[in-house]
Amino acid sequence: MRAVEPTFERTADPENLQHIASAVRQKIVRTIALAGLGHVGGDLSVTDILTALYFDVLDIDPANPLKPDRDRFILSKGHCAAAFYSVLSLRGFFDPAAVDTFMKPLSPLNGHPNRRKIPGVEANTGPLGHGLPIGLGAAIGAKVTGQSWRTFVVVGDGELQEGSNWEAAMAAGHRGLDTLTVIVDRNRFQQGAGTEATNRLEPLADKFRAFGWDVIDVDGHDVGALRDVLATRGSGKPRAIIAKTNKGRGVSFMEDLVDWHHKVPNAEQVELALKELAR
Ligand SMILES: Cc1ncc(C[n+]2csc(CCOP(=O)(O)OP(=O)(O)O)c2C)c(N)n1
Repeated sequence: MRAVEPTFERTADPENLQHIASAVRQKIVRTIALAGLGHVGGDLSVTDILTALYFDVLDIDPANPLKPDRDRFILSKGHCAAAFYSVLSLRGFFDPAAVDTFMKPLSPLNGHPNRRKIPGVEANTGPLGHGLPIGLGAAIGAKVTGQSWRTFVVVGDGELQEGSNWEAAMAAGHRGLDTLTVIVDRNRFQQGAGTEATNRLEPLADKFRAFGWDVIDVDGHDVGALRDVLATRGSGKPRAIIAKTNKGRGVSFMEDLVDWHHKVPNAEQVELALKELAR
């Protein structure tokens, strides 16, 4: 029988957060190897962002996932469901062992998150470009009803090539939605190629500023720095956090190689990856 997997409590200590992120990364690699499918590169790039949010910043209660005044979180890059499920389960939203069923027939843990099936998921995502418009609606909802909970949306950088993001960005700037934060997982790669070779995003910070946003650059693998910028909010403007990350972060033979967007490690590669991630 498999040993009970430990879950982790909320913590503000960057060293503890780093330890949790390492556990999340190991779980991602195991999950994808077991499923034989997944998006390991983008999962590993977004891990520290999700860890800082779920294990420190977000006002959420795993025992009461729909508490009315909870912060809202939307993983717009829904193809990185393995990272999301790993984090939600290790935070206590459901049994971490259930993640072993990822993408198996009849499992609720589909390749993209489904709010009707998974506690803690606020929005169904997968078709890129919809998370920020949904987050915009949530933030408008908070404003018109006078509530102070925050909305956080993680988008991929390749995903920002979808025009719906910029319609949402324009409306959020216009309305001064300072409870809305978007975090861009700026790993510089999308499917098949680099973002700048496909459809240039830079100067990305200037683009958000031009739409009336407050913009902060951060090392997207420094969990302590991430928690610090995520914990604060601006005044009168929505905030964009551009988190500089590496696709495949933490596994030497995956880092910054676009092949690992959607490739599955073999048994030997899994062993090596787990060894590197446990350091
Ligand atoms: C509308 C839409 N078009 C295409 C896809 C297929 N697709 C899945 S992931 C991906 C690349 C996304 O790149 P990025 O947002 O940079 O994600 P990351 O590199 O962080 O995984 C594409 C094109 C999709 N999911 N939705």
